[in-house]
Amino acid sequence: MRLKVITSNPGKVEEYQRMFGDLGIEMEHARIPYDEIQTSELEEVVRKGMDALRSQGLKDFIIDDSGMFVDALKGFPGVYSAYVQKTVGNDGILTLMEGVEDRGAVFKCCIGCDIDGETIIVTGECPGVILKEGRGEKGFGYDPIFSHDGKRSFAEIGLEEKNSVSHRGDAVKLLRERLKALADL
Ligand code: ITT
Repeated sequence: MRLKVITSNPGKVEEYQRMFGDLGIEMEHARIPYDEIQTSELEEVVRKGMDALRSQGLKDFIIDDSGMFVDALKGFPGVYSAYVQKTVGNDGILTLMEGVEDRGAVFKCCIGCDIDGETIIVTGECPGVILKEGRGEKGFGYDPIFSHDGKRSFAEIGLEEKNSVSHRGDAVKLLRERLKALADL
């Protein structure tokens, strides 16, 4: 079985390859532009994205929309995470969080999978905190400033450990169950 991972972000493809390797599902990176609608729900972004890709004739693919939702910022940057990362970046979030005691945040990941004409949509979450400064060289995006255990950032832990606790890892566990049931893998 082969699925195209449609994303501009190679970091995501690497995570998917690791998490599906043992099921014999091959993940192939594809950069295919599609419109992402602006809404407060990750799942709606994914559903509409899948429709747009199918209308281009695409089959057997995965897309995901993720975001970091900071409690003290009332869920910001949330669905705006990509834009905020590209503009003010991690330093911008750290500046907004200066002097803020409540450091709670949650990473969410909604995956949409089109396979054999079926649609599977799952959402995973990973609660954690925003660190006081960025740390670590691994990973991508908000990894240096997010910690699931309050000690090490996602950019300090290895991919294996990140996948076992992350929002994408959580969503993938749910997707694996659904794919196993579907393909009797
Ligand atoms: P595509 O939409 O092309 O897949 P993207 O990087 O823009 O790529 P998202 O919209 O899903 O991906 O992600 C929103 C933002 O959240 C983006 O800036 C990512 O870097 C960041 N992000 C997503 N997953 C992350 C993770 O596991 N660790 C750190 N940052 C993450």
